[in-house]
Amino acid sequence: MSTSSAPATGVAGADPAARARVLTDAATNGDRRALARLLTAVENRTPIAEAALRVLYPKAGRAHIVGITGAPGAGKSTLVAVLIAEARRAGRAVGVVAVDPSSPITGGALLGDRVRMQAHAADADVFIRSMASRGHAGGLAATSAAAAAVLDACDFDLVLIETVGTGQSEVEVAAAADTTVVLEAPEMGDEIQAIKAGLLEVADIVVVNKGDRPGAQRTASQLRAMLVAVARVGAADRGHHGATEGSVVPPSILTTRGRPRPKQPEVLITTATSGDGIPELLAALNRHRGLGREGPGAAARLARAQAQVWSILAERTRASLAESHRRAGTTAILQAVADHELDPFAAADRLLATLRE
Ligand SMILES: Nc1nc2c(ncn2[C@@H]2O[C@H](COP(=O)(O)OP(=O)(O)O)[C@@H](O)[C@H]2O)c(=O)[nH]1
Ligand SMILES: [Mg+2]
Repeated sequence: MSTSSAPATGVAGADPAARARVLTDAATNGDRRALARLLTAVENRTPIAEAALRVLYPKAGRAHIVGITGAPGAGKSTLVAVLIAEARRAGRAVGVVAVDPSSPITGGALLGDRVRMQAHAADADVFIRSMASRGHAGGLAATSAAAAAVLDACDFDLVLIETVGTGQSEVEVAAAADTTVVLEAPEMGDEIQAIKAGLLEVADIVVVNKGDRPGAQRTASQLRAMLVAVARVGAADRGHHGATEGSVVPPSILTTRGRPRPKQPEVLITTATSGDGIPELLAALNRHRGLGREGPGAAARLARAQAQVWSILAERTRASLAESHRRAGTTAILQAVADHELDPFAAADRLLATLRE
């Protein structure tokens, strides 16, 4: 573990690149406080984070990055805790990023997660970090990917990203992960059937958790049937799936990524509370990782790179637009549209041109 007087913590005032260098040197040498600071910088998207990533990104690329998504209460955090234990038995260092979409006021779920994961608190080869998603999906792919890259560069060889599946966020997180696990629980109600289709779209492995509950087998069969339907729709309607609408992730992430899949996602049953099915899940993760290294994996990696860069680009373009709105001249252009002296398309073109200046 780190010492509290590490030089990493005492360089106030230095420029971002210099501060980043001190932090990355310390973090890659096992200083967990420096690692925590880097992840805070990533979460807050500070200049230090960007400078650090410039150093760390070339060192990353070895970890298996696994996204775990599903409805609240499906058992994601419980599953993550037992997966950590199983991976530790295999001698792997595990990093966890829990993307928490809740506001600080409703942080109860997060507290529960902390309690569940406390078993690993003293283990230096386990690092767990919660991150707020700041109420918007934009940039989530880039932030999650950056956090995973930092852990990857610091020699964590399994990185788990837990996120609540609410629609857009899991598509973004899938863009950061090598393998996406979608977690379901038996009998969670018909109202979630609609989201399921969107969730299944990004699944590499589907897990029915709470295998101790009645209906687990039936849910697994239903999901297998749904996966057949999703694959059929995907093949017939490539690039026009509803899940991409309004997305900051380019459509190709959903079309290129794993489709046509080498085979349908596996459906497994686990009981996170007892550990039943966890070795099988870890084996399935390893199998999928093996698949990813062959031909189709290269296309998937390229699609993910595109999604991450696109995510940053979309966010920066929005910020530039907002900035240009504040500038003098914008109001005049808008007024011209209001007065029908300029059409809205020409106005948008002019504003776009100011972005390039
Ligand atoms: N019966 C049963 N309960 C489970 C299982 N896994 C998780 N739970 C419970 O389901 C609740 C929600 O779990 P949690 O991991 O917080 O779900 P998350 O919101 O998806 O992270 C908790 O009370 C867990 O103890 C399981 O396999 N079987
Ligand atoms: Mg949770």
